[in-house]
Amino acid sequence: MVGSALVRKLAALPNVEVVQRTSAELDLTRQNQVNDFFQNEKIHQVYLAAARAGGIHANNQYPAEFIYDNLMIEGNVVHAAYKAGVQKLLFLGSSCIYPRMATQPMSESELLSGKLELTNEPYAVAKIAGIKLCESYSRQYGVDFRSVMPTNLYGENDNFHPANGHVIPAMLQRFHDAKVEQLPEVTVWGSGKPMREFLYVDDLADACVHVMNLGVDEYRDAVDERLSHINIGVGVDCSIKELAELIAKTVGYTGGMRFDTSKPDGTPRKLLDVSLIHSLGWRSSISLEEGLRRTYRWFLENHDHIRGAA
Ligand code: GFB
Repeated sequence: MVGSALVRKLAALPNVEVVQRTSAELDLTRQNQVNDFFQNEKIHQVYLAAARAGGIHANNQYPAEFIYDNLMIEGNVVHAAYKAGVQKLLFLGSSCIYPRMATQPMSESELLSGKLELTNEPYAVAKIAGIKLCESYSRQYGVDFRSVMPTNLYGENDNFHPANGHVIPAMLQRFHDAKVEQLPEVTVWGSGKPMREFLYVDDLADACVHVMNLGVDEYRDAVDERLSHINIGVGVDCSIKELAELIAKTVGYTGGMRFDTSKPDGTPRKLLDVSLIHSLGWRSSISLEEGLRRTYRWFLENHDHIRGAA
């Protein structure tokens, strides 16, 4: 989802040639393959969006894959890029790097200030390692490896797997099916009370290019002295219940909903403090209502061959 949004954004820019590989062509968890790729291609900038990612259930169910795959991808790409002489790299993390009970909204300085949310701790630890990789290579080798921490993302090409995806694609699919089958109610996981912030993926791609293109001094003056990371979000959140109501409206479903409290809520709230990225001249432009409309339209157009990764 993120990779294809970045390609859409970058391919539209003048004087940019996008070099991309599918995961079938290049397995980023394999060090030799990654080294060969960087040695054989002339790459100037790297957007490291590739990751093993998923919703609350997948994180809980496959902790080994979430920590191993992400550590391998980050370690292999950052090191091979450095060895091949790449000067600029942008690593994409996640807002789940912050402690479960972090002060809201969460500023960049909340990193490593407390205990992580248990449902995604392995993934979060891998993403924190990615930030530290970029900081360390920049400090020791003088390269310009930056990091951004996006809030929860959604949009076209999302993973619509009913169990393993994130809340928006899962609920769009479920409310759509309920409408088609004229079901009296839809099940929503958890209590409906957790608060989440959602960023449309094309907004994220725009922010990534913005951060990559900030001047060296502008970026270093903005982040802390360890050359750390920048939050990317919209600055407002809503409850899962409010989200479900909005999704029902987007889909045109008029039945009821039931909350399944046997399913985990996860972090109570994770709203990003986006004052730093605002001060650097970027803010999101696609509202949740508009983003949901676009995602649902895409879902309807691609219903037959939609991605539903296990
Ligand atoms: O999107 P989601 O899986 O991500 O869940 P997290 C968000 C909230 O929506 C949770 C509730 O409180 C879920 O219980 N929810 C309600 C649902 N219905 C559903 C549903 O049908 N499917 C899903 N998936 N959730 C992930 C992390 O956490 O967020 C990752 O596990 C990553 O590491 C990602 O950081 C951005 O925000 O809870």
